[in-house]
Amino acid sequence: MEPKKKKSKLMWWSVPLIAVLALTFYGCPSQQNLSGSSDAAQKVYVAPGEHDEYYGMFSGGYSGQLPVYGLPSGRHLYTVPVFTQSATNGYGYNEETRPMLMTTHGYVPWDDAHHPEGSQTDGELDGRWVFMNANNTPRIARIDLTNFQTAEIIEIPNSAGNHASSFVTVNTEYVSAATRFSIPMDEDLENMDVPISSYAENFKGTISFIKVGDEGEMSVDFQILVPGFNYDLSHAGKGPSEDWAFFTSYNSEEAHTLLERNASRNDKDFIAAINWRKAADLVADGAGEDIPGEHYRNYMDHDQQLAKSELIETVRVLDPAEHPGIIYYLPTPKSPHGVDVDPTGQYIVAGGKLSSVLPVHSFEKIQQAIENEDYEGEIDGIPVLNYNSIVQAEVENAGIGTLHTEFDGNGYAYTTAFISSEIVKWSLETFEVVDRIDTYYSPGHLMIPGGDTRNPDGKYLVALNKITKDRYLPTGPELFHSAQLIDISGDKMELLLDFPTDGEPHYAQGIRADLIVDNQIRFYELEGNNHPDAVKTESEARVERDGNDVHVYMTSIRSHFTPDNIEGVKVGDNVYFHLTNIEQDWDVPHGFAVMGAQTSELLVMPGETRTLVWKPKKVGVYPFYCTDFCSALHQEMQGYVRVSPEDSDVEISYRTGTEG
Ligand code: K7E
Ligand code: CUA
Repeated sequence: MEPKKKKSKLMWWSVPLIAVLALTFYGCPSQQNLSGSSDAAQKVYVAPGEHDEYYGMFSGGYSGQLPVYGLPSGRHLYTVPVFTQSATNGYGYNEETRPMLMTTHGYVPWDDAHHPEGSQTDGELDGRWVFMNANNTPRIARIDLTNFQTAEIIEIPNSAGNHASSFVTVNTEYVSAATRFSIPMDEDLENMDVPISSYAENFKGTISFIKVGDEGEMSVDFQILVPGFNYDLSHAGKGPSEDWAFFTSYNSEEAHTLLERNASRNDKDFIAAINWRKAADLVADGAGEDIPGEHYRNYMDHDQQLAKSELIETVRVLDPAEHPGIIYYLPTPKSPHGVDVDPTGQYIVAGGKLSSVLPVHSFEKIQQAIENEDYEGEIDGIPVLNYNSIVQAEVENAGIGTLHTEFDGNGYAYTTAFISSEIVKWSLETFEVVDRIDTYYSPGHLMIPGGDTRNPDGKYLVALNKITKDRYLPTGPELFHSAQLIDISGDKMELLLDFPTDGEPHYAQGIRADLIVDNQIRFYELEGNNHPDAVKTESEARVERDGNDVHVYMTSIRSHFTPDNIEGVKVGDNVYFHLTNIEQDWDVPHGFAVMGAQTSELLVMPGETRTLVWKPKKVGVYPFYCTDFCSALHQEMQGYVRVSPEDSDVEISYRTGTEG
């Protein structure tokens, strides 16, 4: 029954007292179905053939992918494969893209993605790239928005649970990362084998700054060593605070078991305020120490159209005790989750998930307190600023279980409250709540297009709800999460649309469509394909034997393969099908599947070469066929491979279009 699910989620959230309080003061979220008005229908209606106004780039959460929705329609447009193999387009299955998923833990074909963040220029979205973090095996990916493909993935060393990631600085100089779980850190691997009970003395955290080059290429520029707390979320500053980045932490108790209780004792934890510009300048001048930190950088080589992996062995580390002025702690109630910076760069809002108020720090006051050395303590060489000196306001009555905040650019902030299941709108002038709207149910993040930049589009808000329950037709124990589109253009928020989302969207970025559409590649030139196994004309197509390896250099065009009859393959051979799609216009992929292959197929985009390895185990004649309905004669797009016994003397031969 529904109430049970609701209840178990609350217990999972594990603050029974607050939950009871929440239910006392707010009651259960209304169970009625609030249906949108016909006016609402008009506002989300995108007529057939028309395009949406925004791209919504949602993280897939446990799917590890980047599902893309149109807004306001909520239509699912595409899913970009990022940290997970994709059965829709072969990413991570074919030989060309497998290196993208290489890590120091081996080949990892599935991860957990949380925060997509668009690249920025001068504090505004520029539509070039989206970055997204892998949480489990710490990595950051860069997705190229000219072709919606993952262009690069870099691993983050000395990190565990890469959650406070991947948020960019105002000109995309850096992308942030931080360890969620502190871990033993020592230059000598043997010293990493320590009792868990030695947490307080041996466990450390790192906050990492990944440099982004002009072409988007990423490198781990430096890490800052921090006490063994859990680092949760991040956002860079802007305007006056643009040289700074802010990271929430919890578990300042440094508990290592039953954190739901043991990490909830302190009244306040901390936001780490980092002067990244100063740290970067120090590093550029040679500060810090290179320590072991093996990590992979995987990238798409555009010239050869195949992914490559490189292993990097060390990383530069800064110890804050030796470099005063790069990091300060801002006391913040209580186990904060999100941290968000308003469009002016003046206010830093923390999601106080166990706090009864929503604290707002002032950047100006932070600078004052630093100047006056107005400290209430120090932890491992990191000054702790005086809470009362830096807090601008505590927003009252902002809901219970507040998590994340975005901004509309018109002087208002919007905060999700998980436990009271609502979005609360409050003023950045009076710090008073001016409106609230129920969500169905229990929102985590929320998204306003550009809502974490200098220049938000304050028209729509999307609530990314964690619990779906009764919103759609039931589908067994697992329900897609429910996003809700809310009109925020007026004084009162108005619910417009529910739409189901794949995976668990944690964060999302809404990007104005025109920033992306105009840069789309629509013609994929064969000439630009310098894949070593590409064949660009049918006359170059061929089959070659090299010992037990057979290489088939094959082309596809509507509606045939060249060659399509192949003989001389033997049991025990490794057959490499290198298929080049010699079509160049977008939206004309071909597929290739051969019976008995260990994965389904290749899907080859126009102008591209992809490779499938096939190891036939039995004598016979095996059909292959195109898997993507490409033309009226798609069903005719097929061929045969004859597989002879291991000791056969049938020679390699191949043909297309000659009978007999
Ligand atoms: Cu779901 Cu940003 Cu990973 Cu909050 S996080 S809800
Ligand atoms: Cu090519 Cu179907």
